[in-house]
Parts: sequence; C-alpha cells; structure tokens
Amino acid sequence: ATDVVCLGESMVTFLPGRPGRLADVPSFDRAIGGAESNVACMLAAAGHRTKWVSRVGADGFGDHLVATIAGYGVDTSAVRRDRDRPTGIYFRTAGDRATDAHEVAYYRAGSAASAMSVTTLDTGALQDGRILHLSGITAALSTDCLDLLRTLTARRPGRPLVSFDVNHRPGLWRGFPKLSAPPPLSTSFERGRPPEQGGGPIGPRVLLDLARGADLVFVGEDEARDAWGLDGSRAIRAALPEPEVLVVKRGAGGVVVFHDGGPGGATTTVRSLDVEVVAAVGAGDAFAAGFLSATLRGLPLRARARYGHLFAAAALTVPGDLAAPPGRALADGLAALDDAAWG
Ligand code: KDG
Repeated sequence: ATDVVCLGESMVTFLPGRPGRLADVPSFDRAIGGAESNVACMLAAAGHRTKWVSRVGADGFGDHLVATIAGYGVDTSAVRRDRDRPTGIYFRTAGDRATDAHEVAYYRAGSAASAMSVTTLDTGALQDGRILHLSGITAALSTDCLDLLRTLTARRPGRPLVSFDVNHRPGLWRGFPKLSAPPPLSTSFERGRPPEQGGGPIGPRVLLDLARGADLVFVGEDEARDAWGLDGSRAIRAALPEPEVLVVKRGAGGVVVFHDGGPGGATTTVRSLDVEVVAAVGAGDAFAAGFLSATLRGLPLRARARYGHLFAAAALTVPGDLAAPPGRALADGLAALDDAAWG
C-alpha cells in the first residue's frame, strides 16, 4: 500500500547561471520542478511509500522527469505518456534578496499534464494511498484539470485523507482556460508585485472552493490576500471552516495551525527556523512534506508543524526546489525541544 499519492504537473526547470533579469541571464542549469512531485520526492527521501500520478510527453524531458523522480524512490508506474502533447518546461531567475521577486517563464500551455482528467489518468492509483496530496497549481492548468480537482475534492465516504496546498500562481491564471486559447508563454513575478487576476470568469477564487473540500489545507497568508482578498489567519479560517486541519503560513512569522473544529476551535502557533535563505522556491512543498511525514507517523500537531519547518529549512538553503530532509533521529530530537530552545 502507498502512504501518499501526489497528483500534479512536473516540469523540467532551468535555473539561472547567475542573478539578473531573464533578458540578461546567458545560461541555465537543468533541474526538475513541480510542487506535488517535490512533496513526493521529499516524502520518499524521508522513508515513506509515495506515488506520483501525472502525464508527461513522450519526449526526452518526460524521460528525464520520470527517471529523476523515480530515482528518489517515488513510484512512477501510474505516470502516463502523451504522444501528442509535450512535457512542460520553465525558466526562472534568482530572487531579488530584498523582495524575493523572481521572474518565472512557463512554457506549459497545452502540455501533457494540462490534459489530466478522469479519463486520461489512472484514477485507481489516485485512491491508492492513505493521503492524496493536491495543489491549486493543477486547477489553473486547464478546465479539464480544474474539473479533475473538483472531483477529487468532493467529499465522499471512504476517500483518502485529502491534503491541499493552495499554491496560488498568479501567472497561471492569466489567460485561463489554457486549452481553448493557449498563450504561447506566460511570464510572471511571483512576489513583490500585485497579481493580475484577469483571464475571464474563472480565477483564483475557485481555489477557496477546492480548499473547502480538503481535510488538510496549507495556505500562505500572502497568497490568501492575493487570491482571495482575505487578511490574516482568522479571516482565512472564517472563510475555510471545513478542513479539519488548516495551516496558515506566515513566512518568517511561523505558522498558525487551526484544528479541532472550525473557526472557534483550537490553534497552535509554531515559530519557523531562522536560516540563511538561498532560494525560497520549494520551501512550501518541503513544509507540506514534513508536515505529512509527521502526520503519517501520528505525531502531535506541534511536532507536525516543526517537521514542516525542518524540511522547509532544508529547501530554503539550496538554490533548487529539492533538498535532502533531515534524518529522522535528528528531526525527532529537534521536534521535541522545549519552545524556548526551538527556532
Ligand atoms: O513549489 C515549487 C513550484 O512552484 C515549482 O517547482 C514549479 O510547480 C511549479 C509551478 O507550477 O509553479
């Protein structure tokens, strides 16, 4: 049996050889990206049985993605290959130190993964794990993908525990839906600039509806403001009373975890670790992986959040998305520290 099934698009990522604008950077190094496969890889590295469900092109980049993710110990047997659509790729620049603003250029409109649906995926595999991990990125890929997420977040008896990371990507919502009118390229600044939410009647508000159907939700305070116009963790919980556990991430301000029944229920606040940030990309995925790892092991909520911070710290201190998580003995020791000694 599988512990966690992760569904989502992964891409070959090109990381800049040096800082600067996309227009100026002369060379890039190949890596892989994809929020949900990042979670799968870190969970596998932490010793959990994970499966990644997706579609990639029948091309060299698809081969590279599947081989790399499988190399982390993730089960890729349910990944489908698409002969007609390519594997998505994207380029990014290094973040500006002060604002963390970085440019992202996606080449993923019409990708193999944008055709994910209940008819083009191995739906049996999606029900296979104790936890099904999803993210809002998928919703922004195409109308098919949005429908798929609506199906998977619909409450029904016997489903796996549904984990949902809101992962609001403003650049993806511009021009939605992609399948009927694919723009060749969308570039965006992921932070430091107000999001443009154009692109028709469907926008990031649907992420709120999807999150309502999940059992465990991760959302950044900044993305809740950008996507939903909600200010602060209490407002977010008031708009999202359904998930049994809601984790509101406040960057260096740590996380607030809402649990035990709706807006009036209990909260636990857990400080983050003070680390020298190399690149913030992948930190949210790592946090989710750490939180899920501790959840699978039945650890208390405070330890789950600390595990999230420990995994995130590993990702924050490398340039790419993926970092080796701390070993279990060390992480257990740190997660059990007194509040005064933590952080
Ligand atoms: O969380 C990291 C992801 O943003 C990155 O790997 C790319 O999945 C990605 C996306 O769609 O932005």
